[in-house]
Amino acid sequence: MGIVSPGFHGRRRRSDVKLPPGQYLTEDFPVLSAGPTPRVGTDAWEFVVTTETGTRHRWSWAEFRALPAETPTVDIHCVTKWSKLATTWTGVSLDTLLADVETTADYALARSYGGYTTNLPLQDLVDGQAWLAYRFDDEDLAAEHGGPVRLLVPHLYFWKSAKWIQGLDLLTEDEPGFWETAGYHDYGDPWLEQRYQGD
Ligand SMILES: Nc1nc2c(c(=O)[nH]1)N[C@H]1C(S)=C(S)[C@@H](COP(=O)(O)O)O[C@H]1N2
Ligand SMILES: [Mo]
Repeated sequence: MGIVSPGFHGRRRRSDVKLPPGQYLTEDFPVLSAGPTPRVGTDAWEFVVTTETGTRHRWSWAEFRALPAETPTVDIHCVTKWSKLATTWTGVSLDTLLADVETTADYALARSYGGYTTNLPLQDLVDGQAWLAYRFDDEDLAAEHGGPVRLLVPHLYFWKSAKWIQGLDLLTEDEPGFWETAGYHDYGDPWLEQRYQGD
């Protein structure tokens, strides 16, 4: 009779299970932008949350930077199949920004300077899952990576992490954004490989 340790199912290494299906690891930080890089000065920068009733909540750069910041270390996964593990950012949690926003909306449309949009369920932006990030790797966020401020929602494919974020529209009905209108998945869970509509 052999001895079998409970729970032992072979030599699957930890490094194999940290990557979603179909992804490969990169040490670089590729730049993926659908258009030119908007240059947004912090003097003119603002972040605006507009609720389903039309109420606007606005933060200037100074007001935004006065909010408590967090320094999450997260894995990011691009739909073009690169993943980057343990990236460190500094930013303000959406929990902080949405704390005083009264809404019954279920959806959000992120809007960027330059016109990019992407949609997410509002519940994917709260409970410690999303930030407005302004530093990467202890440096101010470079313009090509979305500086001065980008959305960071690491549990979804990286196209949901809108660079040069300007605002969020809170909506009672889902409204597809730029890539979602072009055939990409509405939700985009990398662990379920939700790359395109129908996946
Ligand atoms: N405003 C804006 N945000 C964007 C994009 C874009 O083209 N414009 N591209 C998305 C895609 S497809 C990816 S993979 C990531 C790329 O971020 P990076 O250029 O910092 O790697 O940004 C996302 N956010
Ligand atoms: Mo992407």
